[in-house]
Amino acid sequence: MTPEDQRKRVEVCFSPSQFHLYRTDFEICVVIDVLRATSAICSAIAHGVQAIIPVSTVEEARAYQQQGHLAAAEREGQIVEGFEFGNSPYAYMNPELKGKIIALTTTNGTRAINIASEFSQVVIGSLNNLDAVSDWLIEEERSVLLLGSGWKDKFNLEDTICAGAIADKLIDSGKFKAEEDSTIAAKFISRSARDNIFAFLKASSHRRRLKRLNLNEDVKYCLTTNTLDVIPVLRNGQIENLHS
Ligand code: 3SL
Repeated sequence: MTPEDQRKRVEVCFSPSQFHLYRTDFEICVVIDVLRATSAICSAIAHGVQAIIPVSTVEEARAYQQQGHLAAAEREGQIVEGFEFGNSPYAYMNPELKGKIIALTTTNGTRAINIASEFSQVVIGSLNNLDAVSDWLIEEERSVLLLGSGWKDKFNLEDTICAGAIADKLIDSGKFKAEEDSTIAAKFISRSARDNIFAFLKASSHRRRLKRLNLNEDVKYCLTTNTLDVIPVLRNGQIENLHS
C-alpha cells in the first residue's frame, strides 16, 4: 500500500479528440482500440510477429508496401483494396508472419497510437491482455493515461469498458488514484459490463457495424479477456513485445 497522497494518478481519456486536455500530466499512455486494432496488434505480437509499424494513412502503408514491406490496411471495418489483410486478429496468427515487420493503418487505432507517440512510454492495451498490462502498470507505479481510440473522435463503449477495467485494477492495488469523472464513469461502465461484455455491447455502434460485415467471430475474440500474456510497446516508431 502506498500512503494516500503519494499514489500515482490513473485517468481515462475517452477519445483522441480530448487528448489535448489530458496529455501533459502522465508518464505512460496506454492506447486501447478493442474493436479491433489493439486486439489485432496484441494477437500479432503474441503469435511471433516481430514488430508492427503503426501508420495513420493508407498512403503511408502503400509507401511501405512499395518498398517491399508487408503492409495491412483497414478502413470502415474492411480491408483496403490492394492489401492482403487488415486488422482481424486471426490474420496475424499465420505462422508465415513470424519474425516479420508489418506496417499497419486502421481507421482509429493506429491514429490514436501516433497521437500518443509524444509520450516516452506507449503501451498497447486490449481486453485480451488486460491482466498482463494492468499487473505491469502496478509494478511500474508511474502515472497512467488510458486513451480510448473511440470511433472517428467520438466516445465508444468497448474502449471505455477496457480502460475502466484497467483503472479499477490499478486503484484496487492501493498505488493509484483517479480524480476525473471520465475515470469514475469508465469504472462503473466496466463493472456493469464485466459479467457478459458481448451481451452488454449488443446494441453498441461498432458491434452493429462489424456484425453487418460478418465479423462476429472477430468481435467474440476481441471481447474475451486475458487470453494473451503480452505487453506490446512502442519503441522508435515500432510496436514490439516489451520483453523482446
Ligand atoms: O478503428 C480501428 O482502428 C479499427 O479497428 C476499426 S474496425 O474494427 O476494423 O472496424
